[in-house]
Amino acid sequence: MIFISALLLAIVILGLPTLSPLPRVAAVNRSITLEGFTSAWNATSKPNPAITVTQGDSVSLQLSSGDSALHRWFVDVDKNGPTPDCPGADICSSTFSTSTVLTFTANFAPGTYTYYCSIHPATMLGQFVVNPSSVGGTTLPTNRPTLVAPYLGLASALAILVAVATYIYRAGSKEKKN
Ligand SMILES: [Cu+2]
Repeated sequence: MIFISALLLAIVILGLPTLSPLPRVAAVNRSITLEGFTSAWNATSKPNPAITVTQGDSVSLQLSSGDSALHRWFVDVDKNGPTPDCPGADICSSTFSTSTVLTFTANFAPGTYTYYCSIHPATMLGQFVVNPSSVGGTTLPTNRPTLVAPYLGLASALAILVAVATYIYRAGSKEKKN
């Protein structure tokens, strides 16, 4: 019994410092509005508006045509230029002369991409930046000990309970003998 108690105590001592909460990534729903004009998105000029998201974000793109011309938004995920790979590696809206909504998850590698209108790629293009998901500016640890740590903490709490119960049981046995 003493051996088991000592073992449990050792587990508790080793486990306690790891009782820290696991950092979590906040996946965000991003709503972005773009109005198409043959001259540029949102009637800007070069550069067109830059879009910045975080990897894992759910992006809802509200697209409309400001000049009644036909447009089609796509982001060049495979970085092969203004040729739309739809369906394929690129993420593309349907063609629209009024409006459409495109929803997708930005689950591709962090980096700087270009988005275009496939019909007017020379003027309707801008940066699409995917930032790595992070908490407090540091990239999330994905190594095993860090992920297992909270469970060790839970095991420690359980071990304390068992140790206390053992102590009470032993104290009770001694009283019976006396
Ligand atoms: Cu266009």
